[in-house]
Amino acid sequence: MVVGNALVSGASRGIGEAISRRLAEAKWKVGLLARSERDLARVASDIQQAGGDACSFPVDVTNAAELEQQFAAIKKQLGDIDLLVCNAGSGKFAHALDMSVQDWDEQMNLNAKASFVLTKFVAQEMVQRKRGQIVFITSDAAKRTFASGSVYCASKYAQYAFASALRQELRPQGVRVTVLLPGLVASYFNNSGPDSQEKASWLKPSDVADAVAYAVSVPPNVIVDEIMLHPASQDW
Ligand code: NJP
Repeated sequence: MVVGNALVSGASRGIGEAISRRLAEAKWKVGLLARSERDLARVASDIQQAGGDACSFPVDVTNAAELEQQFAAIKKQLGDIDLLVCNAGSGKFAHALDMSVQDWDEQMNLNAKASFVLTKFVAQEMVQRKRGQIVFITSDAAKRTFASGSVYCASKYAQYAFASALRQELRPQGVRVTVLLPGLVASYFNNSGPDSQEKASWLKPSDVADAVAYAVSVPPNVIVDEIMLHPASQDW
């Protein structure tokens, strides 16, 4: 039996793919969002072959108009959304003076603004039903700064601040907000691959997925506000 319907952004690879697979194992029906149609189809097909239920929706989550256009189809195929995971994100790292205005816009639009836009589409109905949960995959860079991280940190601080204020707004309405703050994760982040020597000791995407699975499995009287997790090898 399906425990609920979950919508996961950035589900075509890395952390979002692992979260989607983990939720499907826990009997969530999963709606997968990302731009790459082919990668989404691969993830959906793997989930279905493993006995789960998944449908994919190719969309650029920074394009609010495109998202709005797709939303009726998403709801029709997925049903009422009980869980939203705002995971899609990217990072580009250089000193601030070497970053362009376009770099700023791209990271702020994806890492911060898309979380707001997705929340607006999904949370209204959660409030009406007086239940639901929204999980934000932010970063430990939402709580620390470092050289070459000015724009990325700014976007993750913004996403974190949005999520934390949202928790206070939605808690009285029966909707839970959880923030995950991972350190280094061996994914495809920053145009890399997961299998380099350097990444061998990093968190695996499945480690983050396990934390999400815990946060969404607690009884209704509990809210997991935040989980920060790091690889044992990372000094932060
Ligand atoms: O990155 P990656 P992660 N519209 O590159 C999708 C945070 N984090 O899994 O659109 C829709 O493997 C993209 O799909 P596609 C990080 O900030 C990471 O590591 O087809 N989707 C893919 O599915 C981010 O918030 C680390 O290209 C879009 C996914 O996003 C989250 O973890 C550390 C999109 C990115 O997969 C997941 O990142 C940390 C768009 N416009 C926080 N643009 C880390 N890896 O070390 C991209 O502290 N996507």
